[in-house]
Amino acid sequence: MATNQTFTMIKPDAVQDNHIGAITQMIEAGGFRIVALKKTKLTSERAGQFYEVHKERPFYEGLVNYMSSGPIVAMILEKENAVADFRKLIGATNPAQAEEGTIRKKFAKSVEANAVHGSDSDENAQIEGDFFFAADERF
Ligand code: DAT
Ligand code: MG
Repeated sequence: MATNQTFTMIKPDAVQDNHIGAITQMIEAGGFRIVALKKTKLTSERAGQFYEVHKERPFYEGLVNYMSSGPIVAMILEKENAVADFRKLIGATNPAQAEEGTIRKKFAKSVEANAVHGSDSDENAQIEGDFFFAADERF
């Protein structure tokens, strides 16, 4: 499998609770290389754009409010089979269903405040990485 990239965010609760170090530690220990990293805060407009694919879902408004409620940490990660392996490392969307040893099992508080985002396809990884990072911010 070729080396490729995925995109992640550490979500507002996990940043607020001082878990940036522990989560990036799990990411690096999982074999991912951090290609780009920044702490930033989404306006509700930008959060709405990022999650536009969910805009018809009942949880969309709450999700947009939550994701713009405090700073997040955005990262591009590189590894063989990055998208699928990262989804494995973060665990199920609902932390009640996340396996032991996953980031969400350890840090998620609820389905909404579930600690981290992970891209669901190579195409979306590219779109999401481009949403946050310019070419000279990736190494
Ligand atoms: P994932 O983040 O695992 O890819 P998703 O793309 O289906 O999950 O949904 C995006 C985010 O929306 C998810 O991380 C948390 C929130 N969310 C999803 N389903 C939800 C629900 N039933 N209630 C509240 N928030 C939800
Ligand atoms: Mg998703």
